[in-house]
Amino acid sequence: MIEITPRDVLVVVDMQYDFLPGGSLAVAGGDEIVPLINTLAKKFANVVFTQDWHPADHISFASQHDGKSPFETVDLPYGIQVLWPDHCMWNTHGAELSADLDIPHGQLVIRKGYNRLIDSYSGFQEADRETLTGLAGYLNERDVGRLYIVGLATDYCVGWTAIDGAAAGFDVTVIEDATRAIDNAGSLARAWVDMAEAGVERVMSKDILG
Ligand code: VGL
Ligand code: ZN
Repeated sequence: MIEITPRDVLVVVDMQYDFLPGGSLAVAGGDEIVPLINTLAKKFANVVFTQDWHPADHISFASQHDGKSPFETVDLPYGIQVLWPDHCMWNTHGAELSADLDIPHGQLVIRKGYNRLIDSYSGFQEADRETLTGLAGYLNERDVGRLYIVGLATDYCVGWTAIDGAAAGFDVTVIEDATRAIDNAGSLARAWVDMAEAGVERVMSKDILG
């Protein structure tokens, strides 16, 4: 069993309507993890959220690239970008965190992906691998313990947040059954390999809840 300490932090990634069934980039089973995340959150004194938050003309949207469809890729100055359906546009319902989250003690919502020309899967840094969100600074200032990451999607925003958290010097664990994946073109298997190489721990919620 894993003992959660008062300094540990639960990072709840992108639990927004557009990633839930009925949303524009729905992740299969995304709604199933909401009750589990609520239960896990009761174990944590510290909870932070990430929120994917794009302008309507964001560069990650297939609609911004002539002749391109969602899940195709384009080459951008910072590397290969997967193109997505329009999603999580700021001030839309789809961008809101699910109202079924019952985590009143959550402390911070970190928005990401608001720069039109740079995507940001990670809660720590944008896809140019340069522009920081401020999350590491916040967590360092709070002198926190281990980060436990849950939410959507395992192979994109959860995975990148976990890897960048480890690179920023944090101990990081992903709670696998409190995530769900998009899994296009082998992305889920690759994400687990990349997370393991980065030193990210992988556990199940029963390891924490019993
Ligand atoms: C995400 C694709 C595009 C995610 C965000 O939350 O995993 N995936 N934007
Ligand atoms: Zn996005």
